Amino acid sequence: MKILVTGGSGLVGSGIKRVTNNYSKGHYLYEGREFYFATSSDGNLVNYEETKSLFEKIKPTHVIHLAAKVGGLFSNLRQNVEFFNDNMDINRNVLHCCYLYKVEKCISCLSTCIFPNKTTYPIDETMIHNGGPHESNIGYSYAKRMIDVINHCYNSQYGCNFTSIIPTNIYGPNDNFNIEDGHVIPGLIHKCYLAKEKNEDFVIWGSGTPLRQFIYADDLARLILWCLDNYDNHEPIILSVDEEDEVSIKEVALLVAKHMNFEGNIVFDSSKSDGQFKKTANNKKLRSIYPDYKFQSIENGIKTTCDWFKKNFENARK
Ligand code: NAP
Ligand code: GFB
Repeated sequence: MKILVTGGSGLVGSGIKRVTNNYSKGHYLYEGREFYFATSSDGNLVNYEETKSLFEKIKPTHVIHLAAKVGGLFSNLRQNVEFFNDNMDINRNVLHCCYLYKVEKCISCLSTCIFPNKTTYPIDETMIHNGGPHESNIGYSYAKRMIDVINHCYNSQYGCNFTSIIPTNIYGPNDNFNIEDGHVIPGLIHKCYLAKEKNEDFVIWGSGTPLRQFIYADDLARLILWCLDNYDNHEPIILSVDEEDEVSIKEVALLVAKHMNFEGNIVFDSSKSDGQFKKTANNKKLRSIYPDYKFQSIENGIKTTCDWFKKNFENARK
């Protein structure tokens, strides 16, 4: 099995690297599998010829397709056009090459933000196309929804084994800690680090009331590898912590402050957007086939990520 991981240098790609290192030490049944972690320097996947060259060079039997233009709420608000165009191009190119190179299985990554904004909760896998997504990330969301459409087309016309996973917000070591472009956990960790250094307030954007489910990158990595062996259906599957593990942005900020040992003022800047209030997802499908998977707690995950950031401040993506 030769597995091409697109987006191999990102948050989730580095989670798979950590987890497969363990596998090769014999902890898991993944010995003998060859992983190739591709980055944008191996080929710009927006470009069809460069994508094809990567497939020609690697000739993968399996693909874990993670590469995407990714960003937090505020990056999406500023660049909906680029989020749509880049992700449409990347996904069309990668999935067409999977077909051309007779890849046995491709797992692509969607996101719970792509679900309809006006919906009932909890969200499940059947609801993706039931209405427009939240306006803040409309470009990213529609491009991601099209992965599901492409998967269905290649499956029905050519019998391709293309599927997709739907993670919630992800976090962990090697995230993008850029304050303007990144997601909330890495953004808050970086802001808290600077607030502590400069003896300033720790500023949380928005009201702090929105709710999110967060999955630690290594949990997602393990579940993706599990899907490689155990999930063979072109319909997507939500990979999420349980509904009761949903937390508010304020709770997350307090955990960040605790694990960054921040003792100053915490303030909320309500002039900034809250984005979508919630996108509570139901992991019943996952639990029905993998009932006993134990997720990392948000407290431990944030502690590990804070410790990683402090230790790797100089070289962290920021
Ligand atoms: P990330 O940390 O931002 O990493 C993105 C990866 O994609 C990097 O390896 C990057 O390569 C690569 N990439 C970007 N544009 C590329 C291009 N034009 N050509 C080739 N490679 C390109 O992203 P992530 O957080 O790991 O996300 C992984 C997947 O999960 C994505 O599909 C994302 O949409 C999805 N997802 C993420 C979240 C989240 O909260 N982070 C939530 C739900 C779903 P370089 O390092 O070389 O630039
Ligand atoms: O992770 P995040 O940017 O994305 O979280 P979404 C946004 C929430 O955290 C909003 C609050 O309620 C913000 O007001 N927040 C507080 C902050 N402080 C900060 C901060 O310093 N940085 C950031 N970024 N937020 C994204 C989508 O939505 O979810 C993407 O826009 C993507 O497309 C991702 O799919 C998973 O959860 O709101």
